[in-house]
Amino acid sequence: MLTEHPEEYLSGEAISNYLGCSRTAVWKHVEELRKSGYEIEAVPRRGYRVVHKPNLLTSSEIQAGLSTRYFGKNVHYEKSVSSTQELAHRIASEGGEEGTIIVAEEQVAGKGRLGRQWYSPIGTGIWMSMILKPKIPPQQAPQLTLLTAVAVIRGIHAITGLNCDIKWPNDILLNGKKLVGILTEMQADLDQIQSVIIGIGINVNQISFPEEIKETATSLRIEKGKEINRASIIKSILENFEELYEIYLKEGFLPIKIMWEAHAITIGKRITARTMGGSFQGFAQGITDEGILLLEDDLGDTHKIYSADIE
Ligand code: BT5
Repeated sequence: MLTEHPEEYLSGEAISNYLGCSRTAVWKHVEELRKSGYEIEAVPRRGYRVVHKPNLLTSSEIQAGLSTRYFGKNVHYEKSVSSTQELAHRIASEGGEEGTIIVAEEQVAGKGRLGRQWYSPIGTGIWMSMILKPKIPPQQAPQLTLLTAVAVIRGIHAITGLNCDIKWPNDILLNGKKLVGILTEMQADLDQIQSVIIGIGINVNQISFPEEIKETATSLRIEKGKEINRASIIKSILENFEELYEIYLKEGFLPIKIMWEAHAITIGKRITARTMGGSFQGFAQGITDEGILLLEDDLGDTHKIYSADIE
């Protein structure tokens, strides 16, 4: 309530009436907010007003004004974790609901694909995992990576006006450099998914990167030239994600595929795909209805690529 009315004083009475709790409870919550870095002015007979918000991704920051039905209704917020993926797997297997998200200010062992590291410094990026429990066959799970890419691109565009590109399967690039990485993992039996954990890493306010990725990575701040509010980006991604996910569950992958193709830079180009089973060179023809890449090599043979690094 306080962040939605930044210019006004809200009386303790009005807040307690609205929330159906005592004025002492309101005061206790205000004290909690102060401890986590909010500066809240309290003026006798007028009420409370937020004068400074910390740049944090707490559940109250993410949920204020969030218009989803279930994505982000449960937020697990941590200052520091090894990886939000690990925590999400645990929460999912202990009954965590679909739409639960896990965010951290810092990951000390952030994960990429195939055991690679994801650089996740404190307070600057979005390091988030979402729990999904879709009733789809396990082999369709890669489609959710592509759906996520579209939701992230739309979310970033809504807040910053920036247009990003998708590099199949899991990278989002801005001006040719990696801005976002997506990691889709699942817990499944042979023919049934228990849960899908989608990890999204977004470089938001970093101004520099470690030597190894200095030439290849970028952040929203670098491209936009100003600091960006991380909670607004998360909200917009969750809203876009929920909308696309509902279309996907009702109508299948085709509508998502069409949206995805509009942002994909890999398709229609000559590429090299490095896979676990070797490297393939050729022409990227498109993706199948499952989300698998079709590559035509120089002999005219078509290969199905399930996962790869593309150059
Ligand atoms: C990815 O892997 O791009 C998936 C990254 C997923 C990260 C999220 S953050 C929240 C959730 N929790 C986790 O622990 N992970 C997920 P891959 O395609 O394998 O790319 C990894 C490669 O990207 C590394 O080997 C580096 O070269 C590069 N890289 C590492 N950190 C980066 C960063 N912050 N920005 C850009 N590139 C980075």
